[in-house]
Amino acid sequence: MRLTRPAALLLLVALAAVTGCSSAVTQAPAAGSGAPSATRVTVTLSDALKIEPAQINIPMGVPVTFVVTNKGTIDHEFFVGGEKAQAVHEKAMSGQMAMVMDEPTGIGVKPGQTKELTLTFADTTPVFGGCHIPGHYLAGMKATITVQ
Ligand SMILES: [Cu+2]
Repeated sequence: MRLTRPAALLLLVALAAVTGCSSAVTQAPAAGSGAPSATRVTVTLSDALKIEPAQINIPMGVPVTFVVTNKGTIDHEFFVGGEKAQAVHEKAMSGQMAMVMDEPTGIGVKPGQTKELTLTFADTTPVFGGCHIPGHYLAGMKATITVQ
């Protein structure tokens, strides 16, 4: 299933400069959009409360599609944002029944499911991918995303 995140893209693309950046991650053609290319990154969520790889390097200014698979037996999520956004989301998730839902910068992933989240990073501000099912983030269910 392919999910697009127009709101997030609008927000993040605003300051984006198109670069000819190359990186270790693989390039794939963008599906149906006018974007020159899209970078796909495979991410795994597990019941060991790990997001792998724990360090993800991505290029700035081009759409990046995170292909996220939950290999565990319980719900997990992949929420992308900076330190502050992670803290806000952590609080939101702890204040209610841990409903895993999709939002502009995050996806809930059911056991055995693979979902995609496409975002464009406009600058090199450090960001993270985190799972905020109560207890998971604090246990280290987090990846560092370095925008280059
Ligand atoms: Cu989790």
